[in-house]
Amino acid sequence: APVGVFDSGMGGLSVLREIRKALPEENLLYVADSGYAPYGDRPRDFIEKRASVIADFFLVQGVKAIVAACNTVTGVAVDGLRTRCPVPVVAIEPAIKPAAGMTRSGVIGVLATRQTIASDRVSRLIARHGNGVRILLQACPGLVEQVERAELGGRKTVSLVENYVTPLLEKGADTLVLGCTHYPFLSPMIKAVAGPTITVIDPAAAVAKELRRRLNADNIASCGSRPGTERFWTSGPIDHARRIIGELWGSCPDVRS
Ligand code: DGN
Repeated sequence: APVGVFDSGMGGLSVLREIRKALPEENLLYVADSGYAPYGDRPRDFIEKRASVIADFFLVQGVKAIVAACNTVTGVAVDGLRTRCPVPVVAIEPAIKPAAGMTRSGVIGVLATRQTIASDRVSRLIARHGNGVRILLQACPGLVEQVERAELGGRKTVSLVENYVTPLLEKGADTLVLGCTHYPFLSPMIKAVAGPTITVIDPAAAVAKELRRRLNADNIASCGSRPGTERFWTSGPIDHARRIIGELWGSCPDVRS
């Protein structure tokens, strides 16, 4: 049985990439909910609804696990998903705990969508792991849209990244958390703006490891010798999705709508 991975759009491909590395034999289904993206400024019940529609789609496809590759979804809808779904649900969340353990300056910056920044989940993460550390929350409107268009370079993207990252550095942050799955595609630029002394943390690999642990624990990991396949679905325009997934994923993808 395959594993279902979803995001509001293309960002979750950064998580899919790590899952592919960690679990080379699994068949992976990916839903880019681009017809309803971005989730960042949507009301809570809208995001909950989309998450449950996508989970139902995956269950019809017979998935053995679901990965919410979207911090915005985790922030508002993951508890509901876990109660409804009969399969393991693994969810990404901002890497505040590891960042708090790594900072030397005692200041960390979290880059995420407005919804994530305002979510109870992030407040809880801060209450739990933020002791003695100053945590600066930075909403980054516009960045998701740049990645959705695969505009990973270019003047507009640079200036957005500079606007969001520079104030964090000025306040002494030495560790930046990528709290939205779209941002790892901008990681080379974020690192260039931040400079070599700043640590940038992407939790995608940790999510892939957690998924592997769950599949092994439940004894449902694939153990064939064939490489797994990937299949993509989008709720947005299909030609656009083919082009962008081709650019971000890097091969000629099987995309359906
Ligand atoms: N990729 C989503 C996340 O990790 O929060 C953001 C998507 C959005 O739609 N704003």
